[in-house]
Amino acid sequence: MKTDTPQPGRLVKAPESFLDASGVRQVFAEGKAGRRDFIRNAFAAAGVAAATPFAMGASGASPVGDGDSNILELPAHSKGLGQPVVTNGYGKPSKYESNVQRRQSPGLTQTTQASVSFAPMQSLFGIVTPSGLHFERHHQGWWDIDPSKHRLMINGSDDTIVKSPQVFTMDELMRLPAVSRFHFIECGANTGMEWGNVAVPTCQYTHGMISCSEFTGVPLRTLFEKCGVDYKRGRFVLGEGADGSSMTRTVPMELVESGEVFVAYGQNGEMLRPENGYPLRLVVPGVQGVSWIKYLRRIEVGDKPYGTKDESVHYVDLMPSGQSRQYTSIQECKSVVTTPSGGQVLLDKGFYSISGLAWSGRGKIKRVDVSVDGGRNWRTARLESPVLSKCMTRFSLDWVWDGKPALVQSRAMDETGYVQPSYRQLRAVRSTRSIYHNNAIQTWLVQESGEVKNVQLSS
Ligand SMILES: Nc1nc2c(c(=O)[nH]1)N[C@H]1C(S)=C(S)[C@@H](COP(=O)(O)O)O[C@H]1N2
Ligand SMILES: [Mo]
Repeated sequence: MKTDTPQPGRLVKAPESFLDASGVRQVFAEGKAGRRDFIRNAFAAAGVAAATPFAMGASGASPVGDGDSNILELPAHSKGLGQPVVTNGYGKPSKYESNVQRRQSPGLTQTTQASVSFAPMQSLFGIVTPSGLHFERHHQGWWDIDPSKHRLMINGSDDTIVKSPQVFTMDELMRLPAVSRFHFIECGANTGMEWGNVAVPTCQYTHGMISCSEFTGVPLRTLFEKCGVDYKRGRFVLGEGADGSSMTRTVPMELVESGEVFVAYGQNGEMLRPENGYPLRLVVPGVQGVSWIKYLRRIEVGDKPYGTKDESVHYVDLMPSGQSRQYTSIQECKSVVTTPSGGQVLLDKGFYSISGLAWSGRGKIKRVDVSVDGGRNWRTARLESPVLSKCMTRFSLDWVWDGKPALVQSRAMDETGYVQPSYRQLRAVRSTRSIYHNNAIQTWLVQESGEVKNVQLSS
């Protein structure tokens, strides 16, 4: 418990920079050996020098005191003339929010082109990820491609599967009837660093390889009808990107036939951002990020799974038997408490609204339970609307913190009845050496000092 009297209006930002430039260089140099321990140690060392933590507001409004100069003295903005319109033709966040950034995990990858940046989950409200904060995963760097030169080809693996193969320009695609839908995209490797043990300190790094947007585009089914796809023989679809990474994944035709899969050019009301695949990407709701091909230039329809490198060597799940499981594409039900979460500090005991996000690749979230005692007792959280299929759902729960150590967890259930597993349950099936598809219950330890830590329970 912090004994200082919290100052009204005090709002201190999250510890966002864990390493200075030389620290990052050292971490990269050592990265080749024993990656997991080494990331953990790097963060532990950096934590000592971490910047000031995010102080969550004290319990409610402060009492009227001797006079708050912020009220009594008129600030310049109440007396003068503000900035003119169109100072920024494209608006930017307040300068006071400059610490809200996507970030790289030190030492995780050897190059910055084949790498990942994490979305700042702890700083976001509601369910939509602002486009400029959407996580990034590139295998060969990102590009800003001239849409007037971009083409989408649809062809079959032989001449009979697709009767009239076609090439679409962006203008042609954008003339067709469009759908707009809210969906999450989660990299299969999200939370992958935590399989063996606690590795990273904040929710940004444990869970930030997920984002949620309103995507706009044309159902693939519409394009397939124009091309005369033979649905009897054409049971699998391959998407191909125009970047150098040769990212290709097989998508089963049922997902296309259901009308869910679409080629998207829009994201949150505007065109896709270059980092997220401008001018065209595949949207495959519920399926892991790797199948959402960016810079989408070609779709092939075939009669069997393609067995590409990204589905036979990478993106497979190593099982305890030593064998690997392929084509585990659906992102199972998962959730995380974003407030309070690792790196934050509770200033004082009293009221807090525990808040977080839940999602499932199989449909809607049905219920989220929250525990503050490490899973002994659970209370059902409020789901904030909208609750949409294969989309993030915001949940919250009122909590009065008594100032004693608390183990905060959330456990989500989806409309199929599937319940998010504990680490013990997940490891019983998957062991600890996987990378992908870790959807275990996350635990945050609120210490007496108010500081929040990432922990894992043995039970
Ligand atoms: N063309 C192309 N598409 C791609 C990738 C890529 O490197 N190149 N990465 C994939 C992976 S592994 C993920 S998780 C998502 C990430 O999408 P984002 O960068 O928009 O977050 O894109 C997928 N599509
Ligand atoms: Mo990914």
